[in-house]
Amino acid sequence: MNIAASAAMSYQWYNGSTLLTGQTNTVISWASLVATNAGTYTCVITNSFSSVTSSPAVLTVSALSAQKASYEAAVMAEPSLISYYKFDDRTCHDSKGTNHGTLQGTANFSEPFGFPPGSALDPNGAGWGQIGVVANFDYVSGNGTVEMWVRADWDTNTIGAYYPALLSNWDFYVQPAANYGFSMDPQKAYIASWDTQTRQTNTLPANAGTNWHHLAIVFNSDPSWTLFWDGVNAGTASLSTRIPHPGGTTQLGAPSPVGGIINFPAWTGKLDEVAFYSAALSATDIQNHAQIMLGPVNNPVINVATSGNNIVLSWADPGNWVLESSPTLPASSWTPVQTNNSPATIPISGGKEFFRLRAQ
Ligand SMILES: [Ca+2]
Repeated sequence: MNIAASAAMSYQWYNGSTLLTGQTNTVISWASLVATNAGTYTCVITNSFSSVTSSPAVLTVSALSAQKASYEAAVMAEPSLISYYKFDDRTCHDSKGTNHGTLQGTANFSEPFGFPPGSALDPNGAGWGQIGVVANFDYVSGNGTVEMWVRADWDTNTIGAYYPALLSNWDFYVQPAANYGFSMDPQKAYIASWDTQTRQTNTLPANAGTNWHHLAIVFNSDPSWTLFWDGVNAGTASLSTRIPHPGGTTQLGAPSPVGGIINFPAWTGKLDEVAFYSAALSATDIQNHAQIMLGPVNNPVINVATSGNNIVLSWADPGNWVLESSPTLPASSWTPVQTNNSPATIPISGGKEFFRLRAQ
């Protein structure tokens, strides 16, 4: 971007209302662009008598915008999508259905996950997004998925003993109040569920830090829930026999009800791109969604060894992958060899065989 130059003037560039230190030339440029460079730029031009502000120039970081568009398209293409909250227009508008929500308490909107322009829900430790009573979100007896991007901003040294709440479906005034509540432990080591009877946990593969992560919670009808973290299956935990509680209010990042039997504070960080589905998304779908923004993550490596007249294939994280084989490449079809178990012992034969691991 540049403006016409003339003598005896000084220049100061701004992104929105933020003064850009050192950007005092007629031209503003970047060695490389990142998402936070996006914004509306103006230059205040000053001479000894007065100052004038240039017409605004909007910079979008198009590669990231394209990623965001791909992500949105992938979500919207899921046949079981019920509701999708992007928060990009600084509302809790439902982009898919009509289950629009509202801000409550001190919640606000703030910087989005990785792809401005736009914004994220910021429950701010005390507020939340109130979606209200949506029967399809009760997930009382069937399958479903809730997917979102999360950022845990708190300091693990000062958060105290409480579990910041991600997502809940409960009634403030009737006990037992909850169909379900999900939170993260204070040390950011696991995600916990609460179903009025027990707390169950699935351990995060790594400390959540203060970065954005992709989170999917899959409800299984047995009943249990499976955690996917950054596109990878992080475990399944049981739920107690559900107490059907139609009329539960769905809340994003909300504190527990005052006087309730549990005491979650609101989410202390940000939530973005929250999607509710009526079906359990497959591991492949979830991985594909996450990888649109994260790139390939945690893909396993097949280790090959020999043992007598066998080859032995092994890989990490065996619970998440199906070993498949094909005699040709590219394969016309893949044949399952082994599920949920590593290593696999394969007799050596005369021909070629190709192997892959498929996320399940
Ligand atoms: Ca957003």
